[in-house]
Amino acid sequence: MTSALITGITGQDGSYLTELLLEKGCTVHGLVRRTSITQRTRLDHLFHNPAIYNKQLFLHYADLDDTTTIRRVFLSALPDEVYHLAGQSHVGASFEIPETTCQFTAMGTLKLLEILRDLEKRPRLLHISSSEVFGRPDQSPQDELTPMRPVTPYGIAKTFATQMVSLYRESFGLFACNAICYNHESPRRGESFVTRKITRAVAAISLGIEDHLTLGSLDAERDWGYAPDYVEGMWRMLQHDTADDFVLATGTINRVEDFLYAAFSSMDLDWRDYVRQDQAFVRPSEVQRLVGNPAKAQRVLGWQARTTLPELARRMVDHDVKKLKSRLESGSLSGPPDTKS
Ligand code: GDR
Repeated sequence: MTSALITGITGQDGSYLTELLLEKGCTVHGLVRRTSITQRTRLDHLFHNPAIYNKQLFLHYADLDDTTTIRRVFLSALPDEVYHLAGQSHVGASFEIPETTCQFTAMGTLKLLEILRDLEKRPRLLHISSSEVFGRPDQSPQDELTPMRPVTPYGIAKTFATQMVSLYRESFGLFACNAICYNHESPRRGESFVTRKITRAVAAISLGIEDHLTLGSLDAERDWGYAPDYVEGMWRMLQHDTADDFVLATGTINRVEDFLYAAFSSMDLDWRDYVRQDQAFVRPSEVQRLVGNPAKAQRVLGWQARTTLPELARRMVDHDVKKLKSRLESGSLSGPPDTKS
């Protein structure tokens, strides 16, 4: 039975990947940050399943800079596959906390690579890289050969991590792959990312709880896909016979305005009546236009993003409307959402 270890298991991608790996019959070990409040609602359905928790799914507590503990986890879990998804993932927040971003996203990855390098039986490694590494590229769409020119602390940290992963593959023979992922969303997306911030607001506005939504730049153009499609791409990368880097993207570009249109119109609302703009949400330096070329993933791995933007927006809005309605009915609606960034 394959044993897999996931860093960042409680995040959006970690939770979908856990479900996928369990379905495939793998044993899953998750690395979780030790904090006073353990945020693991995305995996609650699995933790409360006695047939799975502590039988096929195990949690281990360690921060990404705690190499001694992580090494100990590796020696007890003996994973065949490692999916490294953890890190500070908010691009806007990386301007506020650049040191933390580099400590976890850049150095955390290097520390993990160093642990793998020393292991007698080295597992295969998947590192989640990002389209942010391309920054303001000369080439559109971007592919695996596009030069990296990051323009945000997050993008710079991811570039360091991505290049280290390639270097350890080439220099030390590690089976290590970069999944260069473009934006991928879902009902499990954190509420401070633009898509979920929008769909949560559409739900609140349609139920009469809120009357507007405040955003930053509406001009930015992104390649938005559906997260479960992307974790399948990551899994395929580790099943392939050679380690390599792959762009995971839809190949379709949309503006923030297009997502607004799709989300609001799914509830028969006109976004122009509700959206305000505030400089506080505009980043000091911004990637304006990113779209990926997924041809290599399609050709080599047979992978393709299957979900369109209107479908994605509708799925997220439906989820948020249902969730908000049930909170209203149970009287548990309290406190503002986490949409500061
Ligand atoms: P991004 O995603 O920075 O592309 O990184 P995000 O959803 O944060 O922003 C997308 C675009 O929307 C604009 N925007 C706003 N963004 C946020 N968060 N909040 C706002 O109010 C707002 N208004 C406008 C942004 O300026 C940006 O142009 C995501 C993350 O998941 C990364 O971890 C990942 O690596 C990349 O996608 C690929």
